[in-house]
Amino acid sequence: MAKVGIVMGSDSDLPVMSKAAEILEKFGIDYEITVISAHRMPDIFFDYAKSAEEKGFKVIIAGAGGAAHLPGMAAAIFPMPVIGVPIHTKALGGVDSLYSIVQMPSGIPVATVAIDGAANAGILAAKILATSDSVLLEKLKAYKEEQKAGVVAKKEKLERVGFREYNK
Ligand code: RP5
Repeated sequence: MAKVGIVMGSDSDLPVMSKAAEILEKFGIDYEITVISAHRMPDIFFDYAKSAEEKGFKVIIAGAGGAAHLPGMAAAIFPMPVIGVPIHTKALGGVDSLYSIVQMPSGIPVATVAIDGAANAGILAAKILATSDSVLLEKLKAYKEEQKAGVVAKKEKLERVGFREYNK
């Protein structure tokens, strides 16, 4: 049963939002991914948000660009955490999306990640699930160690070969 719902306002958001799906796959977390526009198909959106708890979702990751109401409206209906991903836009660079998602009224939070920060949305969803899943928690700890090892290797290479050789 899918524990995370990934939803986005358009298929044009998919190249970004697929990064959240890749992270969930890495951690072995079942998810459902779909496109639902809160503006263009509000009836379908309301059905999705209202049935999400019953379907077994524990977290929703919602991505949208521009006048990005999808994450906030999902949070208004779904009683568990909603993570918002502001999508980069041509007109305003995604600041429009960011402000639309992050400036929620008191009482209806959306955990907002960076513009196009879908990978972090996936990691945050995993961390939320890990609060009641010790196996997943160990995987997250190992992932953190992997990241550290990657940076340590780069640091050591830079110190060994110098910046000119490193940049080649
Ligand atoms: C938003 O409008 C979507 O989330 C997308 O980021 C943006 C543009 O959608 P399209 O015109 O590409 O379908 O609702």
